[in-house]
Amino acid sequence: MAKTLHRLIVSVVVSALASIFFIAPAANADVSPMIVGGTRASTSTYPWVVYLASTSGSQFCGGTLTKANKVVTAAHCVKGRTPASTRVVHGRDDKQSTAGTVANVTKIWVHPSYTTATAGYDVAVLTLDRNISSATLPLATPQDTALYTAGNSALILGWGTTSSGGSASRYLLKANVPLTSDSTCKTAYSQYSNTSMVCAGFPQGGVDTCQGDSGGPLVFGGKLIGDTSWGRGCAAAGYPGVYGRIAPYYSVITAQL
Ligand code: 4AZ
Repeated sequence: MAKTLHRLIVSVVVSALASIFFIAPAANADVSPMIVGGTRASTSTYPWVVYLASTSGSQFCGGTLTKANKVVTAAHCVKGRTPASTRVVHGRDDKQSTAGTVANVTKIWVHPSYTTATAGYDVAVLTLDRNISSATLPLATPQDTALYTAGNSALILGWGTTSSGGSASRYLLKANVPLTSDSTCKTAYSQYSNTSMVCAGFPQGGVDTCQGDSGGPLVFGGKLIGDTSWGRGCAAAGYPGVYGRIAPYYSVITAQL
């Protein structure tokens, strides 16, 4: 009996110590700043997520493969760039590796109404110099209004900074953020337009896209519903991330695919 009690005490103490020394760091790793508040992800799981890089290989934005040779990204990522100065990197989780494919860009189409991200139309299509053998992500269509319901938990992905003004992530990161209502987003941002943008984020902040994630995907229901566009800082309470709304641009984008 004394021996059983002793064993019980030992096992309780050991598991308490284990939870402090082993489980707590794992839990901390989950809340450490990645995207902001994200975790590592693999391009094998999300084969359509790509990043844009300079000719020297420096990552500056994200994008989504929507056809074997077409990438949807943000207009503000590529406006003023030449195709010759732009690369698309596919299948590379770790920016310091040489995994995957680096494609050249042969054409950059920017939405003709684009001026600045906060004015909307922040969408562009890149044409690649090759077909990439990979799954593509379908675009949300004008019929897909249900995908934009407030509260839907959307996926964000990117290699951008892990805090506002911080350094970029070496690895692909992901997180989920709830879509916010139009009224919530309009309260945060006077520039918000529900015809060209959609917002996502927790009321308390903590999880968000950030600098360098721009152009990358906002995904719900197996479709591309947004492209990372702008926001006040990153992951701040009361200031959700703002994404270009893909469904209204379905026709103009599809005409480029
Ligand atoms: C950016 O500068 C950026 N928190 C992207 C996303 C957000 C803010 C800024 C949203 O690329």
